[in-house]
Amino acid sequence: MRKAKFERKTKETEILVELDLDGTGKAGIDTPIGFLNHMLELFTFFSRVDLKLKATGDVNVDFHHTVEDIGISIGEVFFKALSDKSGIHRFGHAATPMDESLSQVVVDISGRPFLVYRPIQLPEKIGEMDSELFEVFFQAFAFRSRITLHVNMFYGDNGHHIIESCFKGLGRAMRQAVKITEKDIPSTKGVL
Ligand SMILES: [Mn+2]
Repeated sequence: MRKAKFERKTKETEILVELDLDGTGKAGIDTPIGFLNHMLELFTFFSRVDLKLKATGDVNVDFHHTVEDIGISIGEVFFKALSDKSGIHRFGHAATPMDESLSQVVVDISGRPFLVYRPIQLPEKIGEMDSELFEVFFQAFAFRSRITLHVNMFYGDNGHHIIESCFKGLGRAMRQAVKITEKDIPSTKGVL
């Protein structure tokens, strides 16, 4: 069973997340940040995992702690559910348009945390979120899931569309990467 739960409580945030890698794309996302809920629902739908997330945080300060800790928690629950990574496809990539916008997301479930983030000019805020928080999310997710993640934005005029294409792309790339397609651990080292 490729399932996991992760709970994180600090003085800043309280997060509970549950993941089933062999799900159908069912999302139960509940955070105080509307735009992030929208993005995580898209991510879940296109990754075809089942993801339940309940998060509260000190959003009266700003959204930074909550966004970062959600990234940490989703990363950790993927790491736990992937276990020894036996049989996974390991790599995934997706170029995803949304109307006038295009981005590319590439992942390697490598055990080596890394983020390459190449944004284009974004509006200062998308929904109520500061645009700088998307990098914070991707960084936290990549480092805690121990994956190599590349997010390349190519072009687009509408900030909502650009970021939406990235989250759909992350879902599509992770869908390929977590899928069982191999008979062993896909590394010449024998360990991921
Ligand atoms: Mn949308």
